[in-house]
Amino acid sequence: MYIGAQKSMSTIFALSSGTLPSAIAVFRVSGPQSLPILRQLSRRKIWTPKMMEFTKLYDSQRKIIDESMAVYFPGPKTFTGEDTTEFFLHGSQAVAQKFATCLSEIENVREAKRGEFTRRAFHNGKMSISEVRGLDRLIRSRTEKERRAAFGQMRGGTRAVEIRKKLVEILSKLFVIIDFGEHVALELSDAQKDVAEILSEINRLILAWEGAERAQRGLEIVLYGRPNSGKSSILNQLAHDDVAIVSEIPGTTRDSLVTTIQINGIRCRLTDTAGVRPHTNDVIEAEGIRRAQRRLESADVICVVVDPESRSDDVAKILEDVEKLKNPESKVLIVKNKADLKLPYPEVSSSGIHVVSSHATSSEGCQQLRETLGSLVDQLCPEANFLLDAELLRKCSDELTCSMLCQDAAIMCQHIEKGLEYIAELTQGTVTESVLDGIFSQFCIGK
Ligand SMILES: Nc1nc2c(ncn2[C@@H]2O[C@H](COP(=O)(O)OP(=O)(O)OP(=O)(O)O)[C@@H](O)[C@H]2O)c(=O)[nH]1
Ligand SMILES: [Mg+2]
Repeated sequence: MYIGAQKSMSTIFALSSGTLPSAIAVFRVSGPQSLPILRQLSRRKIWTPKMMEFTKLYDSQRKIIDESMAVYFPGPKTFTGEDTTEFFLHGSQAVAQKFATCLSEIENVREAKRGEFTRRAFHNGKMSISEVRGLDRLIRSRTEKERRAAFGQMRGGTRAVEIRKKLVEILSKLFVIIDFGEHVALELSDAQKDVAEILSEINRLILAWEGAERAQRGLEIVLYGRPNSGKSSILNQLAHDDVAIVSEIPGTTRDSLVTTIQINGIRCRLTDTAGVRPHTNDVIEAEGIRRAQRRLESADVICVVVDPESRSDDVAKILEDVEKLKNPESKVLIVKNKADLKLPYPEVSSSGIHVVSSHATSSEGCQQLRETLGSLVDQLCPEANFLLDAELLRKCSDELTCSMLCQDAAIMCQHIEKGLEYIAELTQGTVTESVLDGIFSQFCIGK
C-alpha cells in the first residue's frame, strides 16, 4: 500500500543525458503538458505518437532555439505512466540552458527533482517498490557483484508481480469450486498442484535472497580439529601469508585468529582455532577450546582438520560437537592433512560430508582444498537472477504450505489470500513519503 499517493499535475522536465558539452542533449518531459509543449515549441500541431521527427524549436518570441529530433509518447505506456516527450538537441551548454529556460517559462512546467521521474513511475503503478529499491541499489553499486545483485532485485519485483497473478488465478478457480463445485476433491487437488509449483518457486527465491545476503556480509570459514593436525599451517597457505605461529608443539594456537581472504569474489573471514582435545587441566587451553567451539555457531563452512595421528574416537567426538553446535545451513568439510606422509587416517564415518586431502607445508598441496572451498562458496552464494525480500516470502510460503493441507476450498482460499497479502507488500510495499524521500534523494536528476 502506498500512503499519501497524489496525482501529480505539474509537468516536469530534465536534461536526462550526461554532462555537457556532448554530441546530443536529451531532454525528457513528463506530465499532462507534454504534447502541448511539443506543439508550442515546434509551432506544429500534428505529431504522430512514438514517431521521432525532425523539427525546429522556437522560443516565445518566435526566435529559433535549435534544430532537434523530437518524439511524443502518450501515457500510460511510458516509463512514468504519463504523457512523455523527448527532445534530442545539440549538446552545448548554451542550447541546453536556453531550452531549459524556455520550458520553465511555460505555466505548470518545472524542472524535475532528484528521482522524480522514477517516483512518478512508482505512483502510477509502473514500478513495484522492490524494483525502485533495486534501482536505488543499482545507482549506488560499485562492484560488478553489487551491480548484478541490483539487477536481480529489480527483476525480483517483476517476478513478484507474476506470482501475484498466478495466485489470483488459483483463487478465482477456487471461488468457482466453492460456488458450483461438483468434483470438489479432484479440483482441489488440481489447485494444490498449482500452489505446490508456486511454493517451489518461492522457496528458490528465498534461497537466492539468503545467498545474496551471505555474499554481502561475507562468509565465515572455521578451521577446527585436534592439536597439531595442521590448522595454522592451512590458514597460512590459504592466506598466502605467515599469519599464524606454526610449531610441532601441540597446543600452539590458543586464541582464535582471523584473517580475510577472497574466494570466487566473496569476502571470507578465515578463523584458525585452538586445537581441541577431550580433556585438559590447563585453564588457558580450556578457554581456547571454548572459544573455538563458539566459532562453530556462526560458521558458514567448518573445515575439520584430521591427520594420521588423530585418534578415530577423538575425531568422532569432534564431528559430533560440530553437528551439535553448527548452524543447520552451514557446510562441513573433512580435511585429511599431512597427505605427504602417506600414512593411514583414522576411520571416521563421513557420510554426506565432503572430504579432501591436503599437504599444508606446500602451497600446491592445498589446491584441492582451495577448489572445494570455492565450490562450497558458490553453493552458499549462488548467482541470483531474481532477488526478493526473504522475510515476506517466508511468511507467504508458510501460508501456502498451510493451504496445501486443507481439504476445504474455503479455508484454502483464506490461506492463499493471506499469502497474497505478503506478495502484494513485495510488489507495492507499505511505504510512506519519508521512506520514498530517503530512496529518491539518492537518485540523480532526470532519473
Ligand atoms: N608433513 C607435514 N607436516 C605438516 C603438515 N601440516 C602441518 N604440518 C606440521 O605439523 C605441525 C603442527 O602444525 P600446525 O599448523 O601448528 O598445527 P595446528 O593444528 O595449528 O596445531 P595447534 O595450534 O597446536 O592446534 C607443524 O610442525 C607443521 O609443520 C603437512 O601437511 N605435512
Ligand atoms: Mg595452530
